[in-house]
Amino acid sequence: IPTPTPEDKFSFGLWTVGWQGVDPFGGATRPPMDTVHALEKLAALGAYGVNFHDDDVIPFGSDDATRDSIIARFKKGLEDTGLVVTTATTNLFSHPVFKSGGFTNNDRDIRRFALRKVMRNVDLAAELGAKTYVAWGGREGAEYGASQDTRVALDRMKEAFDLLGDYVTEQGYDLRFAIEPKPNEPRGDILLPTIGHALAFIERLERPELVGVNPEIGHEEMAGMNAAAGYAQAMWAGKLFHIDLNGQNGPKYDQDLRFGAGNVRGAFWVVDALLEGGYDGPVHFDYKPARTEDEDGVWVSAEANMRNYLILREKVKAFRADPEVQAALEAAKVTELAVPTVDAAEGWKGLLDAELPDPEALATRGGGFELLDQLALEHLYGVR
Ligand code: GLT
Ligand code: MN
Ligand code: MN
Ligand code: MN
Repeated sequence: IPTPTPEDKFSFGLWTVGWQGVDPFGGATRPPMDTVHALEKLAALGAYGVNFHDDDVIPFGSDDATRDSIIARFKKGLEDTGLVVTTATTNLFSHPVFKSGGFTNNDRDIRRFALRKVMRNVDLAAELGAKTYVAWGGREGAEYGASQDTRVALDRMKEAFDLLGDYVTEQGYDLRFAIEPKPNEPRGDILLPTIGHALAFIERLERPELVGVNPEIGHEEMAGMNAAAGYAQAMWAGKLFHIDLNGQNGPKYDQDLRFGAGNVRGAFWVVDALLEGGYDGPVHFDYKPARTEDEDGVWVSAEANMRNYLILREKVKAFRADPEVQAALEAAKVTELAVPTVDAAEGWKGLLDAELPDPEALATRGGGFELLDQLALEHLYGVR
């Protein structure tokens, strides 16, 4: 297995390796992790970049002097390790003030506070060279039908992204936003629950070119979606600005397993979708080291994300390069799908006049998909 190197562009959220293992039924199982220590460890493992919520680096409510000294130390950590800040984001979910959301809170004062909190961290993101600003609205949503009007909440969500679009444009920042969908947890129903909802929302914005998506494998699978197909549609729309890779076992609570654990087959197709689609952004992991682990287990799991990506990348490349696979793709007419259905010169009139084969005869043609999928599985199982 190749060793992870910065050329692979692997990145981690500071909140991932720094997760203390708090869950709804129990408190922390690990002590807080110093951010500079996390930088040093990640760099030693071959990572390229990091990203963070404002509160991951600067505790909520810090005064300006404290903030400045923390940022200075963090910057030095970045310089010393050579790690790049790929993206940044805002914590609009932990503090009780956000218990009913930030951008779409019914309470206008809270919405104004939330937007200011984002703008302040956008300044830091731009200063540190981040190119993407992630927006996960985990607290934007509801448990009850009457507690929020979804259409009006979407108006406020649009207002927030329009204002932030103005902000980065007028400040001259080279920064785009990436919305991260999630169907539920912590809210019963979260706004913009899937990639598709987010893509449709973005087209209603005043500056849609500044906003894309940051899909997380586990979140799509929680919604019963096929993550690879979602990533592919986001790339088709030119909107795959960033990715959150991890593992999940079907529709249940958000597991945030290390990438490659959970739905292994789904992970194979996600890597294939990214390679086939030409995704060239950071390969980012958003996972939680199991709360059973001590710090050693944290670093085992961090490295495992990168190893699993590299393993799957090799397997996907071998699958695509296999002459038997290429013949099977041809036989299954996967390549024929790239041929337009109607010739440009032909048009709908030509189609009406064309001699078409008998549908009963067409219906007898086999798909050839079983062979194709078995070849993929055999590559994944390591016997080819
Ligand atoms: C939080 C969430 C993740 C998001 C992070 C970005 S925060 O851990 O569960 O999926 O990507 O805000
Ligand atoms: Mn998750
Ligand atoms: Mn995520
Ligand atoms: Mn998460």
